Amino acid sequence: MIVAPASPLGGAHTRRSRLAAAAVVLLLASALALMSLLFAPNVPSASADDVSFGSTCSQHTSGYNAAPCFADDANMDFCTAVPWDSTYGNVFMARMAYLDSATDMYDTYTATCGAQTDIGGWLNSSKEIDLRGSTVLGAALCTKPLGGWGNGKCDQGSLVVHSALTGSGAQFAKTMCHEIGHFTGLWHYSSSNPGSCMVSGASSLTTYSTAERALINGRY
Ligand SMILES: [Ca+2]
Ligand SMILES: [Ca+2]
Ligand SMILES: [Zn+2]
Repeated sequence: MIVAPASPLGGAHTRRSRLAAAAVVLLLASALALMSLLFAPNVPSASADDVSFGSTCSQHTSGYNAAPCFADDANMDFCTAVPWDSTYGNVFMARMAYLDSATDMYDTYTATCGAQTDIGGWLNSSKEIDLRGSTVLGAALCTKPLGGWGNGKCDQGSLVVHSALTGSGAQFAKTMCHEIGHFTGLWHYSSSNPGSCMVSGASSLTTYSTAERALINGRY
């Protein structure tokens, strides 16, 4: 148990020290606020326009695509192919709702995957890929192109996220945002761009940049 020291007597000298300490704290807080403004990740920069779609949407040897495809339309119908723990499912819902609210695309949740499905969610492994034992955080695979490979659009795909590596917190949310972004056709952003979940690897960013949202809105 820790016993708190007795409060000092409130003499004139102590009051001055407190005032000086308060001024230092205020100064530090202002400096920190200014720094966070300067280095805020989502402030668009002059070079923001080099974000891009990565839509080669070509067939991978394993039967899925090697790079992002465009979505078939503005509606993103999603489901979980196998039941997900609600801790994970709620994050899936939240990131799809974010796509809906932040862009011109919209989301539709269907409890059972079917012909209407655009994104079927899987934890750790799908029919196409097994992330267990790998260092891959997540994958967005088009498994059924719209009108065949080479047309650039995806009718249906699998979103696979490695829960053993990402957990269910910030890294999981970032990875969901990232893979959903690939289903819109977004590719990774270059280091010169403002922060977004489309960065690769460890991050807690769960939104798209202003330039990426403009790109999505221009398309859908
Ligand atoms: Ca669709
Ligand atoms: Ca579809
Ligand atoms: Zn990626």
